[in-house]
Amino acid sequence: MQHDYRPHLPRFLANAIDRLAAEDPELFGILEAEYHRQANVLTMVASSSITDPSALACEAMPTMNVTAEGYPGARFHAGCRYIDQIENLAIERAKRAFGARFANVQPMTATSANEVCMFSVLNAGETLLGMDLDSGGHLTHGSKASISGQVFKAYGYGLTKDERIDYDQAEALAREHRPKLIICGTTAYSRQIDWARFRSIADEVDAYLLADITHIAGLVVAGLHPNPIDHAHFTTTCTHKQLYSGRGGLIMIGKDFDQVGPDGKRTLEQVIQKKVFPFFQGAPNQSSIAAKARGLAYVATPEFNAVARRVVDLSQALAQAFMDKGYRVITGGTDNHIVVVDVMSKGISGVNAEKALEDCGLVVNKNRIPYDQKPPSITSGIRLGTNGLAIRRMEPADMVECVDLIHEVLTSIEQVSDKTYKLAPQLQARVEESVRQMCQRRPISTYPAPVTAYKAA
Ligand code: DSN
Repeated sequence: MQHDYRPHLPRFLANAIDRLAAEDPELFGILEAEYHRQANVLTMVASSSITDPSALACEAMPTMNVTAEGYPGARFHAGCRYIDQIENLAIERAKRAFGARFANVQPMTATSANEVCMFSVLNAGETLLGMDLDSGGHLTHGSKASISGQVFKAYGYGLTKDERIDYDQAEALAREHRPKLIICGTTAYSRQIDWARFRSIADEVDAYLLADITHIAGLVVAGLHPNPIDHAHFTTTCTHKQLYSGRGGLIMIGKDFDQVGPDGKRTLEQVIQKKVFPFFQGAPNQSSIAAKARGLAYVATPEFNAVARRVVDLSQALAQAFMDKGYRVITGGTDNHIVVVDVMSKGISGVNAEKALEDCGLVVNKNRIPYDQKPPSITSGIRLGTNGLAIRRMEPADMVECVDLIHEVLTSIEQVSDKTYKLAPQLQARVEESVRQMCQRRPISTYPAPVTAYKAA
């Protein structure tokens, strides 16, 4: 009889968890507490999500042990036979999900993915144009607090009076400052983005266009937001928000993948490959790449379309419920998963609202609103998102209950200063219990169907 001496992977992982619990109860206790926290609170931080356990499992795989600088078929280390297969799978799945011609799955974060793109087409001191952080852009789109605003000369466009992206201002700034790179994409903007308009602005001034779809990547895959892949020269995203996948970043290129880049020699695809490795990173995290592969297969299934639809339905119901209670919702609604609410108009600072709500199991984050008079550490608004609620299979009617609870907390806060407040312990305990019951009624679920519909191209 032939014996199979291969170690049994599921047993290997189960044994690892058992040992962690037994040998390091201090650490395991904290990890377990975090697991229970997530189960018993409503996470509505728009940049958060709930990754499927099968993708989380990939993050814990022994693939972590392999040092694999370079790319599949061209590594600087031996022992990469299966690592190459995993990375190729992730690349193919990313290309397939977004209709891309090129994908690099190695960036550890979306921030580094953006930096790779910037350094691919800009030299230090050259000009970029991105969306102001205060208007809903991202730190890496030219904020002085980040490398993007310190190494490059950055200009920012903002919003119109009705709180929509001011494309005319972006165009005027592009004509005036002739940036070599224009960045579009947002973190706290609840409306659709006109990629074609941005590309025409970029073409007019001979700039490259980077679309950062970190917040809306799942809606893009599901066809609920236009896809920038063939409008932008580069499309970046993280993989752990709306792709319900491993934690990390992704860079993709559509029809421009073989366009010659700024040095007149290498194509854009070749430029990005070299800038990810060796310019920015050494060996990638192959376990995260496996987790990305798992999530990218899931979002390409028909079942995911229903999740994405639910994300938007819940968000629109949430916005409506706030407006029904008299809150000012920025832009008067939402097209995506994000709802930004002005709480200062109710006399509460964003940071007090965030902390008091978290005390009650309602996890949102403070956020500046357009033309905010308060600094980022205080803010006049809160930002909510529905990625995590959709995975709990909540219904629009549940959003009314959520807003009832949020309203109960916000109207009970006694604001002592912009950064301090009082909240009656009885009320806190009552709301926390209501949230816990909601969480039990709508437990965190797994991917809605096994990922069997996916077939590699
Ligand atoms: N960009 C930050 C946010 O949107 O919250 C982190 O991903």
